[in-house]
Amino acid sequence: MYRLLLLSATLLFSTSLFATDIVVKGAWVREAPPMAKALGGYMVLKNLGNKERRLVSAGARHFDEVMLHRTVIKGDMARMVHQHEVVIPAGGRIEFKAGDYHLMLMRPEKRFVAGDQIEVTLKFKNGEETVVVYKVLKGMSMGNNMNHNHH
Ligand SMILES: [Cu+2]
Repeated sequence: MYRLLLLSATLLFSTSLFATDIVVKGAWVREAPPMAKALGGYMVLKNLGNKERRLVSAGARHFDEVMLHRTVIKGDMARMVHQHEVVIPAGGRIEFKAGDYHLMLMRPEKRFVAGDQIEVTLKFKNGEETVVVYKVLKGMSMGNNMNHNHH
């Protein structure tokens, strides 16, 4: 018993030593039709630290590349703009969602369907990298149906 307690105390300690200030919640990728050239990835990034963080790139196995995009609506036109970085303010959060920021997972080698998981490495300007597991889900139809097939 004593040994077990000691072990968990050590684990807690080492976890906090290396803990990142960035927390990623609700990571998912929208299932797309078989020939889709790109998949959209969504999540909430929270910055628990007292310094802003900049997400500068991402990558995933089975995809040519993963881009940072933001959908910008001008009049009736929605278009996706490549982002060189996404700033997460100190103590703030940024939501990646349909019609806003999203990950664009380009040219999948195979089809991913609901229930699959995709590991994406998020890279920050300070050199930090975190690997996040995205669950593939069927897209919910939300009036605003941004589809990415035109990439
Ligand atoms: Cu996009």
